[in-house]
Amino acid sequence: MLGATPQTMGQQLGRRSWAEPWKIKMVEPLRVITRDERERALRAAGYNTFLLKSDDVYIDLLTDSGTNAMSDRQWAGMLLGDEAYAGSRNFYHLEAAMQKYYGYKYLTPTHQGRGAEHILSQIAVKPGQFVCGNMYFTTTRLHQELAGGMFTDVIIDEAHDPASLHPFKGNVDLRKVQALIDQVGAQNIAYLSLAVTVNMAGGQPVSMANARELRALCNQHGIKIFLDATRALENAFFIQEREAGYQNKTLAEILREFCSYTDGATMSAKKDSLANIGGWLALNDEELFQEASNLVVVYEGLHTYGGMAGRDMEALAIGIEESAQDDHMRARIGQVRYLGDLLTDWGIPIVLPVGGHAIFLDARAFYPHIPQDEFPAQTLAAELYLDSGIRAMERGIVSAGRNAQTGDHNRPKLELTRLTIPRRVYTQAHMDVVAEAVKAVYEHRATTRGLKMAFEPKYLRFFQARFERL
Ligand code: PLI
Repeated sequence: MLGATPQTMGQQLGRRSWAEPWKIKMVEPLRVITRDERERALRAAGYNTFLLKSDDVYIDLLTDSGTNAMSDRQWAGMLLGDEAYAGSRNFYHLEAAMQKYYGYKYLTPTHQGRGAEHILSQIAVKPGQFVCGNMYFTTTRLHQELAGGMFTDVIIDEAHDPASLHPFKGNVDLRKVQALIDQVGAQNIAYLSLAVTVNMAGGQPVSMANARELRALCNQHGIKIFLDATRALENAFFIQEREAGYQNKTLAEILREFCSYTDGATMSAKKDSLANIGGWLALNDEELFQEASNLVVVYEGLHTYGGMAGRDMEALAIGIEESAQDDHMRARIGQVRYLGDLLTDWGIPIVLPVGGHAIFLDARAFYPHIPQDEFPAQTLAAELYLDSGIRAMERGIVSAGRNAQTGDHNRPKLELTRLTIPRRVYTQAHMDVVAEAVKAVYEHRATTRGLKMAFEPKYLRFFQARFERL
């Protein structure tokens, strides 16, 4: 039994507003450097927020990955680390937590999400095969391509439109999957790569009905479905809120049902699971698991730690349980929405509806005078840092990289700057400050000019590329 009918603290008190189901016990001081210092820091970082020193950042909204605040229970768990090379007790705790909440049979820990993506791609993609997915994710697609796969986007068209109010904008378009099957044959499709929520679309959810229908279609053709479960609990929140029949189910129950439509999952435990590091690959097929478990010892570490310390596996096992609590998720998404509502009220263009982990500023609408080849979303992230020391992340043409066949820029319809909210870290007052900063940058938008790329690394260029002002 995965919990009773959800009743949040607010409901118990007969109130509608939410508050965090925790109080703060330890704080980390913040500092703001002067505008001159920010200008120097930004230039030294080649206008790439990934290359800033964290000490030069005031409010860090680069990512929600590994930046979460752990609970006192998680920190206590860190002291119970069993650092044995083989068979650490913390591995068994992690395995039990994954089996209870995600429901897969077999677990292989990895150092983080991309470690799991690497192993899965190596065992499940044959060179020349297609991998279809509901919008690409940077590291996921790269590992699929490095294994010889060709990525095909099968997300619904609404996902590419920042203004569409579709409640499940992350859904797979089953007609696109069917068309690919008709065109290339099911045997040439390695698997269906299902991400929930869809990061690059704005943290947009996938409905339970869509997952169920996808399972039926894939069963007809013998195609496996592998879930990117990185933010699957945030996805469960949207199902509970928006999908008929799920209002009285707990997030934990919704998650179990969702995962049951898939054959396995990769996980970056640095997001939903409230850990600072870690990941896993889970599978139901024993033979495939044996292959994964063998490959993990080549790339990650022994199959009972996969690159994680025992203490980190313990913190993660506890984090999985905490992340599945309805009160936690209500406050988590509530905070993201609070920021989204402020910006929407001020007429600032963002991706709607607000998704799970971030507010995505629509840089095309923000800077209509900056062509996509002059990197409007990268420019917006740089301007925001300059204005107020707030660090955001580009999620547009730079992140999309180059077409593996033609070498030209991929030009995504969505040109976004992401304000990513770490879990349990910032307060509502911080969100006010962020909104005010975005407003200030918006007010100066007409005089802002774009960037040109001065250095481009071969893989995942957004992490390390350098830019100059035009
Ligand atoms: O950063 P990793 O290697 O633990 O996980 C990679 C990864 C996989 N899937 C999804 C949906 C992600 O969002 C993801 C990492 N995302 C980062 C770092 C982010 O800032 O969104």
